Amino acid sequence: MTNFSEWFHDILEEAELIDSRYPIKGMHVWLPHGFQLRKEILNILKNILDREHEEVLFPLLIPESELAKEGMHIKGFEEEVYWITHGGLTELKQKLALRPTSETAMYPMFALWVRSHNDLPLKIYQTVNTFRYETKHTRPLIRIREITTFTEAHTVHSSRKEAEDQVDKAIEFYKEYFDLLALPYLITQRPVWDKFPGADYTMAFDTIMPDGKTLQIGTVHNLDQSFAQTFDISFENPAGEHELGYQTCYGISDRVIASVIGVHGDEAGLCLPPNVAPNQMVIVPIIFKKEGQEVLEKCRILKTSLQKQGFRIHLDDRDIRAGKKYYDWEMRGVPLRIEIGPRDLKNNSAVIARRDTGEKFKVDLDNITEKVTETLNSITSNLREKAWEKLNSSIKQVDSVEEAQKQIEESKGIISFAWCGREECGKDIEEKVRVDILGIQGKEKNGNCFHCGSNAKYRALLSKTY
Ligand code: A5A
Ligand code: MG
Ligand code: ZN
Repeated sequence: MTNFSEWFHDILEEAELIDSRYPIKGMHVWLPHGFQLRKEILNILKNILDREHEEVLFPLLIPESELAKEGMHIKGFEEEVYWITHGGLTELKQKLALRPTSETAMYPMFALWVRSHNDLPLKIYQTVNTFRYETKHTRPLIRIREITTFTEAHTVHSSRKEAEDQVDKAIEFYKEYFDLLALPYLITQRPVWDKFPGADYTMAFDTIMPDGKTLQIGTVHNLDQSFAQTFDISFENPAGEHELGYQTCYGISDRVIASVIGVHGDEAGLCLPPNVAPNQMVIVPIIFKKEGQEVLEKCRILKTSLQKQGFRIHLDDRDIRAGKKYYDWEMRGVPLRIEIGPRDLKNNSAVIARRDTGEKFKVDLDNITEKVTETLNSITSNLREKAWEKLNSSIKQVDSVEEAQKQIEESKGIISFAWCGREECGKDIEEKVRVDILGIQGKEKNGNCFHCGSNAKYRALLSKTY
């Protein structure tokens, strides 16, 4: 992929995922194929969240008075908020914000719901559209002004320890999620100057795109008691005293869909992990005039049988060349193609082709279920392995800012360095290398900060980001 940005725009259109001609910058239309992919990707997350959260749905609009209550929060978002000022011709007494995220929509209600320690923990989530007037260059799915697949979880706990444990749990949920999507990730604690507005600390997941730039695909925030204080979310503890709740929130967006497309795709187009492919396989009948009906009949029987077993499968019986069909389904990323022709009828066999490796092999129709199951699993692990390999091989450990500059210019990718952790030093590094510090990956016991030379405390990462 020589030009990822171009490839990405082209494939969104060619594979009929979205239509970006909608006449508002940063807002797009989900087309049927894209919507299906979105639905599958979202369902996996919802299944994970449903295990210990309850799904809710809050209003889109937030009164200015609530949005502005938490000082750090509003400061972080004020430049990105869309406002409603009128209802018809009437100017509203109070402006209403289109949610950029839902803390200030939810927490006044949490204050009403949370009374005693028996009401805790509270764990909810919702999947909604959120609006952010992004000023950086917008890009479909990656930086949008209407985020359509914002899945945000919010929790309240009765102790700081429990909230911290919830952050760890959320990280585990997201790891499980990204593993199922075969996406590789780096987990870091964001620098203090880059944490979520109002949070105590922010943990973030980043993946790497084919152009070597990293993309934040999920965040987990420990809010501690700051929002609880602002919105008066308090509970009576077993000793009968009133105490403020401890909160966390975490969210993902359309960027996960962008990553599935970008990380696994290749020159031939999409290459979708079987877990989320709208069609996991396509049957292409190889028809010559004489035996056409028989072949088609065999294909229909096979389709029904595999469908009954829970596979998402399509039979392409269009009256066009098989080669054109191959091209179409490869471009749309269908993991497996099953070909059946006259000779297969006689042998009770089929030919299977893998989208990820291009490999083709013959299978006996009597054990095709086992074969496709096995092959789909093998595709998932192959995609996962290849993607992790790419991520890991793009991390370079460097010992000086100069070396970091050189690396970033030459190969993009990710820089790993020893850091003192001081804000002043960190901002200086960002200025010199002209890329962002992703965050802290872990503790560093020995050595010196690669920039200022004082004692290193952390192993940290730098990269060009989206
Ligand atoms: N309430 C918390 C969870 C929150 O809003 N966190 S967040 O601001 O970090 O956003 C959650 C996720 O949405 C981020 O991890 C990021 O991947 C994604 N995101 C943020 N702005 C986006 C945008 N303009 N377009 C697409 N995704 C975006
Ligand atoms: Mg605090
Ligand atoms: Zn330093």
